[in-house]
Amino acid sequence: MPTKLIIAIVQDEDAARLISELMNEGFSATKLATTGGFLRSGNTTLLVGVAEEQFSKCLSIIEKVCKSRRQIASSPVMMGSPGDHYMNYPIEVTVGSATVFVLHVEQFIKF
Ligand code: 2BA
Repeated sequence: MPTKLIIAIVQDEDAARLISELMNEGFSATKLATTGGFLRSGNTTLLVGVAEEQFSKCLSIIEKVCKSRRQIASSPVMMGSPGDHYMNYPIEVTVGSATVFVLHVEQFIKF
């Protein structure tokens, strides 16, 4: 029974392989199409409920599959005062391999 919920925000490029590896190892996962607040571009959030003894294995798979990448993006920068126009300004950031939140699962119910 899952006792922890792993919420992993990963890059779209890594998502398919990550899901395959998790499925191959017997994990259950839900994929959400999400958007990063800073870059405003798509990323993928996986919800993975895991039993205590499977927790480290799941984290290792995420760590192994997901890669960090430098990304050029255009970030809207406000020109002038609020209400004025925005200009797109190119920026380079390193997007991490995975941002992971771990939550305690109070109850796990399937109807
Ligand atoms: P984004 O918000 O689109 O952020 C993409 C990358 O841009 C970040 O990579 C970071 O390198 C940079 N960045 C983010 N906010 C910034 C800021 N205020 N100033 C300068 N650079 C900034 P990561 O940190 O690896 O994050 C990748 C994605 O993970 C994020 O996409 C966001 O969707 C999620 N994320 C990261 N930290 C989070 C948090 N504390 N809460 C919720 N989601 C988070």
